[in-house]
Parts: sequence; structure tokens; C-alpha cells
Amino acid sequence: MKKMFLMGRSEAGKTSLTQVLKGEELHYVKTQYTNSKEDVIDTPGEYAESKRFSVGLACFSFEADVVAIVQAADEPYNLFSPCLGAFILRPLIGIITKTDSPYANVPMVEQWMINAGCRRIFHVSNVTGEGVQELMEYLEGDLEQMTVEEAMAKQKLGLNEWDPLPETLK
Ligand SMILES: Nc1nc2c(ncn2[C@@H]2O[C@H](COP(=O)(O)OP(=O)(O)O)[C@@H](O)[C@H]2O)c(=O)[nH]1
Ligand SMILES: [Mg+2]
Repeated sequence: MKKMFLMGRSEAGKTSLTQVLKGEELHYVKTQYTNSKEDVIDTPGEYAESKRFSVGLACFSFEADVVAIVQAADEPYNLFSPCLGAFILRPLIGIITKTDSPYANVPMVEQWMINAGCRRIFHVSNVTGEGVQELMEYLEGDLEQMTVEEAMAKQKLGLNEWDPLPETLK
């Protein structure tokens, strides 16, 4: 199982998503702290909302295999800058929650995530459970382990360590 780190503004649906992925009933809890021992690392939205605290997100991300930006489909504005993936050194994915909302604007949020550098984007509703299975399938299985030499060989090709090798070099 890939260990996933969630970041996004308060009310984006991070804690609800964590509950759904654990198979729990939805129940509201204000996120007060981050526990990096869990398979899903939930964070308080205040980290993403403040310039000063957001540096903490980069630090927590090193505990994870994959970093996810979580944004609700009905969010009115975007907190994440373009090319955000550049400072994270982990595969960056996007998770759009609240796809069931009557105010959902999925194409707009998807565009924000593409600009941020998300390599995969999942659409979920924590309320109806729609899209959760696809995300679970992505999280199943561990990241490929590699030696330092293999990682350096990929860097020589201009690849990230998580990028697949071109067919000709396999
Ligand atoms: N309609 C709808 N509401 C959701 C969804 N996910 C979360 N919520 C609601 O949005 C509010 C904030 O959710 P929460 O998970 O605490 O957000 P967090 O601050 O990012 O952890 C709660 O009232 C949730 O019940 C969703 O997919 N659809
Ligand atoms: Mg929360």
C-alpha cells in the first residue's frame, strides 16, 4: 500500500476521505494534528492556508510515498501555485472531493490541479462513495524499490525516480 499524504484547505474533505478509505462511517472531527505513522497522513487545513506553516507540508511529505492535493469540486478559489510539484520530490496527484455538490465545477478544479503538476487526478464523493474504488486501486501495491545506483541512472536520463523507464532501456 502506498502511504499517501493529504494537503488542502479546511473543509476540502481530507478527514472524510481518510475515514472513507479506512472503511469508517463519516463523522466530523476537527483535525488538530498530523500523525505520520498512518497509511493516510491527514493534515489540518491551516497548513495549506498559511504561507508560514505551508513549509511544514513539505517536511511531512517526506514521510509519504505519494502526495495528494485535495480540493472540493465546489471550492471558489485555488490555494495551490503552478508547478507546486517541483518542491515536493514525490509523485503528486490530485483528489477532487464533493463531486456530488450542486455547486461542483470539476473542470475548473481539474485545471488548477493540472497547473500544479498533478500526474493523476481522481474524482470522489465521500458521501456517495463514487470514485473511491479507483483511488483505492491506485494506492494498492507498494512503490517500486530501487538502489541508489538505479535512481542515479534515472536522473542521468532526466527522469524522476518514480517515472517508468522507456521501453528501449528495460
Ligand atoms: N457533499 C459532500 N460533503 C462532503 C464530502 N466530503 C466532505 N464533506 C463535508 O465537508 C465538510 C468538511 O469535511 P472534512 O472532511 O472535515 O474536511 P477537512 O477540513 O478537509 O478535513 C464536512 O461537513 C463533511 O461532511 C463530499 O464528498 N461530499
Ligand atoms: Mg480535517
